[in-house]
Amino acid sequence: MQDLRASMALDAVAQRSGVCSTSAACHTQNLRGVDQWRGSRASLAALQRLSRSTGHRKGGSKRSMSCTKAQATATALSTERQPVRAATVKRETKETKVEVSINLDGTGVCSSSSQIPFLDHMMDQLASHGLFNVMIQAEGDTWIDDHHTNEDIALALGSALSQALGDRKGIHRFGDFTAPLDEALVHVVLDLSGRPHLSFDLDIPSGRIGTFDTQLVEHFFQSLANTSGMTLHIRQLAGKNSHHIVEATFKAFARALRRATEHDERRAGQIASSKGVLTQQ
Ligand SMILES: [Mn+2]
Repeated sequence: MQDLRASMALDAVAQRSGVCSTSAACHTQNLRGVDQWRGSRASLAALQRLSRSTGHRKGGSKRSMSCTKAQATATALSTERQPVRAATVKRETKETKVEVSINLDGTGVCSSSSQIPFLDHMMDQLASHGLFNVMIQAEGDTWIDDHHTNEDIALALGSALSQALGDRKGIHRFGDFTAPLDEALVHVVLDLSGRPHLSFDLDIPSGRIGTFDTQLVEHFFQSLANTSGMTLHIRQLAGKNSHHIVEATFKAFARALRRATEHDERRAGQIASSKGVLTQQ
């Protein structure tokens, strides 16, 4: 947990520091390749030192020895050198205190302590099937019910997703996936359009899964769509078991989001819109 939080912080520092995006990304790739999330606190300090000592800015032409060396090592480990696409969002109200991090170019690592066990299970699906790294830490008024905590996690996750996407240049933008889980089959279609919309058509037969109120599934996706700027359609094609239906939904959502957020090589960094803008207006 501590290592993952530090690694998420590393991603966020790389993004916020404005160090030359290539060096920050490749250095992070390098650390991941070598350490695989281990020794992250040392890695974070190393990245902070690197950004201070080189003073690189995006688009800058200077190259120090350390940056060049890091790039060369990273090139050997990975041919892909994209800017780090990660963000951390904190949200604090009288009802909840939530911190959410997402790295869109992760490896499927999840650490979710939401106080809602079934939601933690769903966040595992999001991370592992989307190949995102997801960290959620939440304290909420769950003595009332899970409503506020579920909602605020989704709002923060949507904001983090939007921040990590930045101007949304070069991504596929659209994604869809149909996921089975035994008898359940759920189709998810999404568009990172900048326009929040949810069409939700699940027929969940039971009111609860464990202690989780199944009405919160729709509310989660509505909140996420609102802050991420996503058009989201969820259709149930088959299913009888509530746990299967909801889990198939999160798996399909994860795979659809993975596709939509991934870079389209043929797009060559351009925005996938005839209007030229995908961010929320
Ligand atoms: Mn399950």
